[in-house]
Amino acid sequence: MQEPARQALEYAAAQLGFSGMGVADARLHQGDRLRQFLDEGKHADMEWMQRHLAARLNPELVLPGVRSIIMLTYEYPRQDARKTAGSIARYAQGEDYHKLLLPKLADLDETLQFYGGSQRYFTDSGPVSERFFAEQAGLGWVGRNGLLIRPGKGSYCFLASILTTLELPTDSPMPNRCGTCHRCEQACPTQALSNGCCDARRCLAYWTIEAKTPPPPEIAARQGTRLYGCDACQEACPWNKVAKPAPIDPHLLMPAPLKSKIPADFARMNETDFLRFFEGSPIRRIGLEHLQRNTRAGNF
Ligand code: B12
Ligand code: SF4
Ligand code: SF4
Repeated sequence: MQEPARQALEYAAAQLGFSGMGVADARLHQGDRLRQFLDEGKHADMEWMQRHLAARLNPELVLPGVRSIIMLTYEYPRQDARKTAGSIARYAQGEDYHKLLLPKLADLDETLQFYGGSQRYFTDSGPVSERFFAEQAGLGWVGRNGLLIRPGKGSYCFLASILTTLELPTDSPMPNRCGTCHRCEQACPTQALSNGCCDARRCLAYWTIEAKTPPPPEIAARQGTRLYGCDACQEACPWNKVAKPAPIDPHLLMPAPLKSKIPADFARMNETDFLRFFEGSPIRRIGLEHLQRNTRAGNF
């Protein structure tokens, strides 16, 4: 067991702004839920999920010799920053988290190299079941809204993973504390949640961010004032309501020009203005056409 490597990593992760760290055994098997999710078509048209299945079920295919999976959390804002119509999911209010977190993960990779480890690291970007391993690494539990919930901190956080060949001391999972609560399921505008899992075919986050085609009328009618992403199943969660305030990386806060824009401003934008305005933002990734489709489908 590499106790010193783990201690050094914990220190370095905290210095880099990560709010939590846990370690899971990479050989843990996650069962059939992912396969079942795909068999039932709940991934909608995200075909890459099917392509990554073998690697997702077997981290050895992602990093030969992998022994431990280090899971990290990074806080994002807990408040909806926009005063104007057209809400933007909290995670996307500031800069693109992939660009913010990957260099930090590269630093942690260097720390582990010092102890003789080989690593691969991801945040959302790789074939790793981040919620499953975060739960196994003792960081929280997967709630009925499908998200990782941490006592005292709630669910407003990104997850990041480092696969390593080092055998690090592991953590134990904590029990699920959703109890008899079903508020997230009740709050979901499209009834996308059942059995602790979100059906992307019904999820407004999917339709406003990932989908290549416009939503069916039944879903569009429920979009309301959502312009990009959806936080309804997190807003309803009592664990987010009682979460203690936490320091937030200023890069993830919404810049003033975006705070004041209304959906009609986006509807009028041309390609050049869009690319300039959303430089560094995750919203840039969906492209102007999709953003304008969202302004047409929503009820602003
Ligand atoms: C595809 C995807 C989506 C899709 C599909 C959603 C879905 N059903 O997973 C869409 C575009 C809809 C989406 C939406 C959102 N997403 Co998303 N998404 C992903 C991604 C890339 C893969 C998730 C996946 O594989 N899902 C399929 C399910 C079946 O697999 P799983 O999540 O690994 O779940 C496993 C375990 O948790 C366990 N499990 C799950 N539920 C239960 C319940 C029980 C009872 C048991 C026993 C086990 C169990 O079994 C599963 C299989 O092993 C992950 C990043 C990653 N690589 O993991 C981000 C990720 C899950 N998303 C994230 C976020 C923030 C969101 C949104 C909140 C964004 C927004 N505000 O608009 C919404 C929330 C929707 C929701 N309620 O789930 C974060 C979650 C952070 C957190 N605190 O948990 C992640 C981890 C990205 C990141 N790195 O931060 N997302
Ligand atoms: S993100 Fe919105 S639409 Fe998707 S499951 Fe949560 S509440 Fe439902
Ligand atoms: S709203 Fe209730 S059921 Fe849903 S995740 Fe939070 S505690 Fe669990």
